[in-house]
Amino acid sequence: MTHSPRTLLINPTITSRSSARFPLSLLHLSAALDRTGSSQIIDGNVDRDLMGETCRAIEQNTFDAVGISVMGGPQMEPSIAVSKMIRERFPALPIVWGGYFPTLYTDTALGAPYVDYAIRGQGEESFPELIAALSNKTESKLGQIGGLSWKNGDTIVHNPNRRFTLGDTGLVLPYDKLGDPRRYLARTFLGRRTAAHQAAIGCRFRCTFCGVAAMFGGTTALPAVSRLERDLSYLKYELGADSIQFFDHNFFDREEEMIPLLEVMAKLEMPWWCYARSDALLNLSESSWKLVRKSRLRMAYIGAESPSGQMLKEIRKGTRPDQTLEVAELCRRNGVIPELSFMVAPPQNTEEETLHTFEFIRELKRINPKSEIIVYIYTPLPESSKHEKDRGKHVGTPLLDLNGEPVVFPKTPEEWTQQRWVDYACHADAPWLTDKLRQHIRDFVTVLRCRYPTAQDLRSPPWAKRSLSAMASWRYRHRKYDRPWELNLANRLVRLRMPQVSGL
Ligand code: B12
Ligand code: SF4
Repeated sequence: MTHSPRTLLINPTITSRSSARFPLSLLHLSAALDRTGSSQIIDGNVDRDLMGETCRAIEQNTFDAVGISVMGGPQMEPSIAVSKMIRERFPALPIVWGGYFPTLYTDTALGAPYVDYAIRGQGEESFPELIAALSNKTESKLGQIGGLSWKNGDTIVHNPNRRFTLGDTGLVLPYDKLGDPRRYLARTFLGRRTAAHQAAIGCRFRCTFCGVAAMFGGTTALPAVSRLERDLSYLKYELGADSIQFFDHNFFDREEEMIPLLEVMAKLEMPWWCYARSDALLNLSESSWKLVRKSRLRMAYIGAESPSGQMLKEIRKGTRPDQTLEVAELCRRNGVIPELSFMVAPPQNTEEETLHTFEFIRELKRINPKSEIIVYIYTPLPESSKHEKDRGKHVGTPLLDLNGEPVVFPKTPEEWTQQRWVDYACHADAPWLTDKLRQHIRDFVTVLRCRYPTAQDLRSPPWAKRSLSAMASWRYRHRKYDRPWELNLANRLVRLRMPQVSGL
């Protein structure tokens, strides 16, 4: 006799309670699991006693497995801690890791004694199949589950990849599993109750540095119009959301396919934020821009990456620096703030590229002073983490550290928790960066963000922002970025916010 499988889903803590957004990965998985069984969600961003909550849930229920969502960077440490605790206290309970980390670093994840299975890519189909095999004790079927990596004795087996799909259960996500879902609606510059949502999945581009390309390998799937309307209407009319932050990997796809989706959004008129590409925005016709304006797009996060056409070619970005400048102007005309991200300090021509980027940013600010700028350190993915279609192709020059030694990436999840690797995963530092250049980048960012405080900062009073901007203006004008001690001091008092990583 088969029983109805039960799964515990965990989102290890990565951000503060006030910054918590719907844990969309777990909501999607939960909807899929509940078709044939049931599931419970623990969100470490909201349930701050992650260990205690997990322990209590397992003691009070019988689960067939625990699924943990793991992203590289600051989420590694709590992911390891909760997995170890489960292994020690409930050794018979299978532990499954899914999400970006196990997709990109599958062998590293499965090398850990507290990870039994890794699901690569989307989990909506693979995970329920795995849970069914575990609960029915039909482990002989493991080899047939697409996207699953598992341990067969001492060998790690990687089943073939699975196709990406946007299956629809016909229902909205099971938000009520989060307790009161309204506590996930946040006050942002978009509105008083901003909800996070993902409409389409994937991205048709394959930029060599990008985790999305490593996961999706250049595929994308857009939602049906009816689904988008149903989901957004639920968020607006049932939960009371007044604005939307789209987590779509790349919101604007081909224009003809976007028009019906934009029409839905123009009908709902909820201010929104999304990821976009400069070429896609530049290719939109005036009638589509009319829809975009009506739908109230407030800000678009655009990966500008570099002012160098050569570098953009090398990383297979597919856009040009002149398009970045053009899109800043286009956004200005249409009342959309472009949030432009750059990757400075690449492994080659490190200093020259960085200084060139600073000048380019100044030019952008001249064209559209409202442009928000995000400065990351360029930290390419290890070759082994790329999508299988891209592995071994477009291999850059070997990465060397400051001593000219090859950069050796971590081999265990624990090594990924070392500060230098957390910084690498967060694009905050790289082994080829000198102390002097690192400091220079920090100083430039300080001067820039004081001179142009982000529109996303709701905390600092307008007078404080104006004073800081005035204080920073001479440094900015005369390019005196180094040692901005007075701005650092004033900043400590005012606590200006940075434009956010991965969202608002
Ligand atoms: C929301 C978000 C965050 C949130 C936290 C989310 C959370 N876990 O609570 C915040 C803002 C805190 C965050 C932080 C970071 N993020 Co982030 N984030 C995202 C974002 C925008 C959306 C994630 C999401 O909800 N997707 C929707 C759901 C449905 O998809 P999903 O998460 O991929 O889940 C599916 C599969 O992965 C899989 N799956 C996921 N979990 C599990 C678990 C199990 C058991 C199974 C079986 C399957 C499975 O199945 C799910 C359903 O299909 C993505 C970009 C994107 N659009 O995905 C970046 C993204 C995941 N982040 C990324 C990164 C790098 C970061 C940072 C580490 C660094 C940075 N500079 O941004 C920071 C940390 C910064 C810091 N200093 O703290 C990268 C990861 C790429 C990589 N190389 O690993 C992404 C892809 C952004 C990007 N384009 O580079 N992030
Ligand atoms: S366009 Fe953006 S999301 Fe798509 S692969 Fe390139 S960087 Fe990643």
